[in-house]
Amino acid sequence: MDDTIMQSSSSACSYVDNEHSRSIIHIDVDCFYAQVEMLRNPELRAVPLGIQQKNIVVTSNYEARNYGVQKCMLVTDAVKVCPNLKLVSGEDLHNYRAASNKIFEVLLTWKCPVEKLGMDENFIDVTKLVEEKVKSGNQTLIGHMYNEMSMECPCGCHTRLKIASQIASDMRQKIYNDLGYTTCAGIAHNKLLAKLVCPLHKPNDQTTIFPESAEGFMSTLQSVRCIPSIGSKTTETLISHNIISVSDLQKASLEELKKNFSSDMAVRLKNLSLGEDSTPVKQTGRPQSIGLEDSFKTVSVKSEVEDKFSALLQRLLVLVREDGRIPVSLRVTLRKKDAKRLSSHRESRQCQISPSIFTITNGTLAVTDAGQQKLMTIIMRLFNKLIDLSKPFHLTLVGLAFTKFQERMTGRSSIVNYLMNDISVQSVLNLQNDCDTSATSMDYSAASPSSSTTTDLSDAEVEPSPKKPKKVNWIAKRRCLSKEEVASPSKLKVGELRLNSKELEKVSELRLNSRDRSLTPRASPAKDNLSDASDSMKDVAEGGNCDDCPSYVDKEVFNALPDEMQQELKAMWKNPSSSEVQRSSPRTTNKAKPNTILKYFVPHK
Ligand code: DGT
Ligand code: MG
Repeated sequence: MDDTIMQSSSSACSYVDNEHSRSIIHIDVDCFYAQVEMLRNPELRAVPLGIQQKNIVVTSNYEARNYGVQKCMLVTDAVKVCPNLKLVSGEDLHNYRAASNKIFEVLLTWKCPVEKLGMDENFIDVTKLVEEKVKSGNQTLIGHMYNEMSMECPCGCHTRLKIASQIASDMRQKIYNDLGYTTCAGIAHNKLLAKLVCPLHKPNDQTTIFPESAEGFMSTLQSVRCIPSIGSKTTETLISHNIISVSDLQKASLEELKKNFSSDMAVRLKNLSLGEDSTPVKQTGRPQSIGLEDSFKTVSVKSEVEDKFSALLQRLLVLVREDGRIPVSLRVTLRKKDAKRLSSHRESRQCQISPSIFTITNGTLAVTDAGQQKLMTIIMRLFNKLIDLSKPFHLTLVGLAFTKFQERMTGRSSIVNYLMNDISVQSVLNLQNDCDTSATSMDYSAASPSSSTTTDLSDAEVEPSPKKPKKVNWIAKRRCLSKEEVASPSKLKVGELRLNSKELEKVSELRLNSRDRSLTPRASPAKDNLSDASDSMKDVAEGGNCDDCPSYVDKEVFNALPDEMQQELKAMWKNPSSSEVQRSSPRTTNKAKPNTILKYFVPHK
């Protein structure tokens, strides 16, 4: 524990309202890229280390910072101040993104809203957790405190923020224990202050600020640009009106600000200058799209473009496999050089892709060689739509992105696990591989890059979770298909399988329709062999445990279900009157009755 008085007291606490009711933690990883590299190669720990992108040192370890190496220094300057600087390339963001995701996952274990900000920062709203812990008694502040106040705020925020400091310390400790990263944290009643006090004790430490110190703390910031939500344009306007420091902004009257900004903006600026910020911590969801771009001087030959796309696709498939979701849409982006205008512009085309291109083997997403070829065909078809090959073309960038996904269910109890192990998946959406022109975008930017660099787009595209559950449609195909099954499709239709647990939030329709199986190529050639298939058919032929099944039931499908479900179905078939299942539309059934697996088994019509 370390209570440090940073400044003398500025004002007595006068806050009694609800404004301090929240407890927010901001966590920032120390010299993030450098730590990732040092964890990968411990030999780098002992030396001053710089992470290089092009001719810039984007960050350095604290050893190098002691020599004066600063973030975003030119390599030539960095080497001047630190001749023994060890440089490691940071062009490939893959490991940084993976580390970022792991840290995010650790923070999620507290079951509080976590908002990811960039790669190495997260906000956590621990308000509810603090409320639970406030009765437990221990109110010791951990870490530093900005400007210790003697007067206790009547709303109890001091106690709450002290408890939040304990939670922050636990979080940082767990990140270190589980993953090895040291971090800094800021603790406050809003996001603005939490973020701003976070770096006050770098590295590997934390700082808490109480609400009554907000105004005084903000007045120490030399530039309005230090306030995270004030961008360069707003800064320019403020500076043009002689408002340079945050203290200047505090002193500016609202009327004066309203002359240059909208009324809302003027109020927001004023509030920010006083350290007031009511923006919520928005739970971060998974990236909406996962993409990669490759920029280069110029490419004017189709075969070269194909090579670029092929290389990008290989890398993109690694990212998608790690993500685990099944892509259902693919976007191709080109940046065309316009010789006449001496500028470049981007164009994109996207189309839906069949999820059957992807297979899931032992829970891992994969793409067969044939699947990759299919994707390349789609990519080049999109390319042909974007480029008139009868004329010369000059490209300075190609990009690929998977832009829509189906969610895969996890969790041991998920019924999807029964259906997803070693199966290939096909959507009931009747997705076509035919390219459409539904999403064509254009933007213009100056032609610039001189060397080939690859940009990882997925982090830039992190978006908050949707508030409403997404509708996901599946057809699941079992691994072992006999010739007979393909030739004469099953009669059992497992329609509208709705899940009554948490899964319901994500999957709204899941269909196992063996009529569709013949449409799908076999998933796993190694396992999907004839002996497997005939073995499984033998079980069924010997009666298995489905003697009581109605004639329309596919016994193999039935036998693949877990015991409890089989029992439930059997009971229903024995006594249909007690069952919820009707042979009418399952949708209607679901509306009126509580969820049960029985409802989802309907005879094939
Ligand atoms: P810190 O937090 O001061 O101990 O140091 P870092 O390295 O964690 O710096 P931070 O948190 O500002 O940024 C996180 C990572 O993002 C950093 O390790 C490298 C990368 N990064 C930061 N600034 C830039 C930049 O201006 N350009 C590029 N390309 N990458 C940057
Ligand atoms: Mg950092």
